[in-house]
Amino acid sequence: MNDTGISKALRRKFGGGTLSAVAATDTIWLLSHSISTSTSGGALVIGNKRGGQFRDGGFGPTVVGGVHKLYRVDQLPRAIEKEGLIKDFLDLRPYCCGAGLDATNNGQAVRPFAQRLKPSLTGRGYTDVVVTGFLGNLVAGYSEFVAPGTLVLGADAVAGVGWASRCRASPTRRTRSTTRAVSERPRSRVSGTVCGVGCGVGQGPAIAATPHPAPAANSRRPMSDYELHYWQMPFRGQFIRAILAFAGQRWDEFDDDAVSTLMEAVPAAQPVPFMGPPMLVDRHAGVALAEMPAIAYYLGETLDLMPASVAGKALALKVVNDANDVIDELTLDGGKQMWSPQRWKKFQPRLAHWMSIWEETGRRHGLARDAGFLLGGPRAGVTDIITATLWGTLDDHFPVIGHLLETQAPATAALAKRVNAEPSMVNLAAVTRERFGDSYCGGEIEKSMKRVIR
Ligand SMILES: N[C@@H](CCC(=O)N[C@@H](CS)C(=O)NCC(=O)O)C(=O)O
Repeated sequence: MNDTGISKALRRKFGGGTLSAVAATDTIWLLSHSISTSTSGGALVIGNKRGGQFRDGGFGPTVVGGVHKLYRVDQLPRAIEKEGLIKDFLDLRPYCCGAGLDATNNGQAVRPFAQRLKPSLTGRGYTDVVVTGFLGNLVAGYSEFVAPGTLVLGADAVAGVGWASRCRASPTRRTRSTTRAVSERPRSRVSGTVCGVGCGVGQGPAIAATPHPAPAANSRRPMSDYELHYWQMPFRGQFIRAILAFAGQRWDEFDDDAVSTLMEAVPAAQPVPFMGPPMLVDRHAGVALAEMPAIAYYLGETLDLMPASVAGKALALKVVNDANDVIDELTLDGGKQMWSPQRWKKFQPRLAHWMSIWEETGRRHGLARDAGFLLGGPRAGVTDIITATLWGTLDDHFPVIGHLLETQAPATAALAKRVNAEPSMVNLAAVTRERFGDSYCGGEIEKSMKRVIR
C-alpha cells in the first residue's frame, strides 16, 4: 500500500487493512530493506523509501529520491495491528537483510531484529507468533519461470552460514511442523508467487522492491506447495518439472550452489537422505523424496496421474525407469566417457531399439498416431508426460534423435507432440528455453553430445 495520512486511516478503519484477510496459519514474508551499522550485518531497523521514483540502473531499477520510513521493533507491531492482522497469527518472517543476525549499535551488542520483534509483538497480543530472521543478505525480483507474477526471493550466505535459520522466540511452537523444518534448510534461492496480502505489512515494509505490480490474479495465492531441488538445466529434473507443470502445480527451485550444498550435506541434515538430485519436498504433506522414478510415482499418485490398477502402476513405473535409463545411456552414465562418432554410430541401433520399446508399449494399449495414450485410458498420465518430456527435450536439443523417433516410433513421436502442445507444457518449454537456453545436461558430456549427435 502506498497511501498516507487520511486515506490510509480511512482504509484501515473500514476494514481495508492489508493484512485483514490473512489467516492464522498463513505465512507473512515481510519484504523490506534494513538498516545496519557497518560493523555488523544485523538489522537495527527496517523500512523503505516512500515517494521515490524507480530509475533503470545497470543492474535493474533503483529508487531515486523519496523519504525513509523506518520501523523499530517497538513500532512495527502497531503498524501490523492497524493493518488488521488477527492476534492468533503464527508465522512472520521479516525478509530483510540480517534480521536474524546479532547487531551492534554505538558499540553495544544488540540482539537480532527478529528476536527483539517477538516480545514486542507479544506485548501487542500476538502471543503465539514465531518470528524468523534470516542470516544473510536478501534480494527480491520478478521471474516468469514458475508463473507470471512470480517473485523470486534470493539470498547470500553470510560468513558461511546459510540463511533461513530461525530466531524462534516462542518455545511452545518449537516442534510445530516437520514440513516447515524441512522447507527451511539453508539455501540460497527460493521462488514463490507473490502473495499480495501475506507479503507485506502495509505502507512501510510492504515494499514492492521492483516496479512491477503483482498481478491481481495472484494476489491471494499461497506460496507454492513444492520445492524442487535440481540443477538449473533440463535433463533429469525436467521430468519432475513437467509432471508438476502438467498438473497445474507451482514449485520453488534453488540455484546450483544451494542444490550442491544440500546434496553434500550429511544425511542427517537432509530432508531425505539422498545422493543426487532431483529431490522434491511436498511442503503440505511433509514428504521429501529423491530418485526421479520415486518422485514421479509420488506425484503421479497424489496428482491423479497414475493408472488405477497395481499392474498399471507398476507398468507406469517401468516406463519412468526406462526413461531414466535412456538419458543415462545418452549421457554415457553422466559423462563417464565422451561420445565419439564411432561410439555414437554403434549406439544408434540400441537407441532405435529403445524407441521400438516405446512404440510397442503404446501399440498394445491402443496408441495411434492421432489418438490414445501410452498405457491406454481416457487421458494423459505420468507415462505420457514422461514420454513427451524424454523425446520432446531430446528432439529440441538433438533434432537427429527426433528424426529417428519419427521413423522408428511414429505413434510415440505423435503422442509426445500432442502432450507437449498442452498449454502448460508449451509454457514450461518457453520458460525452460528462456531460463536454460541451449543447455541440456551441462558439462563436458553435453559438449561431446553436441559435437557428435548431429
Ligand atoms: N538414480 C537417480 C540419479 C540421480 C543423479 O544421478 N543425479 C545427478 C543429476 S541428474 C547428479 O547430479 N548426481 C550427483 C551425484 O550422484 O553425485 C535418479 O534417478 O534420480
